[in-house]
Amino acid sequence: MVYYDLPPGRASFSRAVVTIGNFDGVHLGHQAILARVCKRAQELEGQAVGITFEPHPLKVLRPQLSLPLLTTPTQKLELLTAAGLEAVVVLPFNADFAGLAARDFVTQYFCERLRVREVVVGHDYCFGRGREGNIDLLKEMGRAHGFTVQAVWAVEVDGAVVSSSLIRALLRLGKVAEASHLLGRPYGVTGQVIQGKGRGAKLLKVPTANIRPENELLPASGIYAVWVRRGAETLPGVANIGTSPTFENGELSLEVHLLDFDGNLYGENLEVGFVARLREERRFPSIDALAAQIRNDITVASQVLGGK
Ligand code: RBF
Ligand code: MG
Repeated sequence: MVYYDLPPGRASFSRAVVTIGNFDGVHLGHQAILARVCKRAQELEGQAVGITFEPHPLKVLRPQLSLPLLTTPTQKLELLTAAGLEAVVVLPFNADFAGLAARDFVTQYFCERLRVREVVVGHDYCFGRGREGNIDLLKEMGRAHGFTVQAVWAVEVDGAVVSSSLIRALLRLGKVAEASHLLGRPYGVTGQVIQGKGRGAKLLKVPTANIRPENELLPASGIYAVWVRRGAETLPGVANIGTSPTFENGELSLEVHLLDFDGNLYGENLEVGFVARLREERRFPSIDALAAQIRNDITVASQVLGGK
């Protein structure tokens, strides 16, 4: 169940166990919080509820900051629901909302609209006007209004705290395998298959689906082994993010070749999950040399994805 906005006096729950955050990427740190929410909701016989914002608050508060998001709103909702939440509340974030004092937010949303029983947040969570609200304030207000507060500690992987910004940095470097360790799954880019140049099938004998990415962040350009989600099926593939310098194309594109598949994909929506980086994109002296390299990429990708 997804609620867009939460008007006063409606959509209330009886014993909600609530978490709140931006959850961009829904990474392992977020997943630890969500797991705690679901566990506590069971123990307290309440509803597991996640609150998130749309657009991302920093897009409103710091529009000049470059903040390419990891997940589209649709992906985020899917992932939050898959984590076991019963309800997700998407609060529209605007200047008015940003000006709401932390105490007023707690009273109006947690107490009046949601009737929370417990709030679960990351250990460093801040909220409200100028980020004035923190866990101590939540605990103090909880004592007055009859809800408890749990802080979830950060998750570390290989000695680094899992964060959306670390994952962004890894993806910008093409380190997709490292990123997937922090995400708990391969980084996924969704988009519709659009008309390409037809050059792949004609000149290289390697047809590619050209995808118009919905995600704001693409991994660094290069060649990747990928899992491609097409409706209910997941198919192995090899993807190129780049400008096809062999052809002096110029425009950055995301193309994916599905191993052992031939069929028409135009207009379909796919999700490309980046598993491993195989190599950099290069300019080849001839079309034959590029075609030979791509055949090799296909072999390597199929080995990486589990040997076929
Ligand atoms: N184009 C290049 O110019 N250099 C490359 O190194 C390169 N590697 C690719 C690897 C794979 C697995 C695929 C599917 C495509 C690659 N391309 C590369 C893009 C290729 O030129 C493009 O798919 C065709 O031109 C059709 O648009
Ligand atoms: Mg193509």
